[in-house]
Amino acid sequence: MAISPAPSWAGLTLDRPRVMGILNVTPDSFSDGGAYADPAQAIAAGRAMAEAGADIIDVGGESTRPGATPVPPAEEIRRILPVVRGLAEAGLRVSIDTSNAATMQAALDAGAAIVNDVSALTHDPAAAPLVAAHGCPVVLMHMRGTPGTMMGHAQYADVAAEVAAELAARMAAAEAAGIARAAICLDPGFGFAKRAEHSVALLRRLPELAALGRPLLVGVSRKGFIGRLSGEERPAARLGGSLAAGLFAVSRGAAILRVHNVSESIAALRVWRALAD
Ligand code: HH2
Repeated sequence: MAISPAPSWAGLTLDRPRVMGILNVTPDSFSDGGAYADPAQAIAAGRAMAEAGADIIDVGGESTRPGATPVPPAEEIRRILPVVRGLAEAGLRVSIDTSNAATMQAALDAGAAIVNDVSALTHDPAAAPLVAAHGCPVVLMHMRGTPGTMMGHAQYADVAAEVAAELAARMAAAEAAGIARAAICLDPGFGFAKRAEHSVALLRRLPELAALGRPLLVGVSRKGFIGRLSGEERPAARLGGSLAAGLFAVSRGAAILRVHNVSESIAALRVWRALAD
């Protein structure tokens, strides 16, 4: 019997959990805002993440924390462009964390390989045609409303069923716009229009989202519900809880973890895999 090849996405075989390192070049991100104001510092941090084993470096120039003020695309591009270019020139696989088509275009032109859109290509009508024309891999994340309004939309009768249905609709819209199914990765959007109990239910029921047939990206690192469950108010001190939730997600079918602490996450995954195998 022929052995079917391991599924892959964005040039990565998904025969083992993959890691996306978070590189926010913002003054106001919820846990690491202002850490990398200087492009040279940001590039060095991205390279260090890759050396520690990150498969993707996710560069973001706009905070999406609850209530964050939107940033004009020109300012977002000013922040991310030298960093995306520097990392891409170093041969790293870069994703651009944005909902603005102009920023996607600038980043792709500078060598980014992946678009990561927390609005699942709904924020900017030019985004889906752009991704379709480029043919790049894309992360479609679940959210309701905008970062400014999302917490008012955190009402669900059955959060896993509703998130699965809404992600399926976003995937169908992307395909209708000409984006290949194979280019799509799905993300439940932890903390985006989700209260702590919704994030917990979604993690437990991750296999229902995996049943949509696309790789799942999970971003639980330092999120508010980790603080709630662990009793740790300081986002940067939520590493232990983030590792526990990340490993739980992988055990329930997550393919890629989006993390702030790359080397610790890789060590945790290595140990978990050795034990699970
Ligand atoms: N979370 C954040 C930003 N982008 N993208 C995906 N696909 N999934 C996520 O869970 C996700 C995301 C928020 O976290 P962070 O980047 O650390 O903070 P901020 O938005 O304040 O910059």
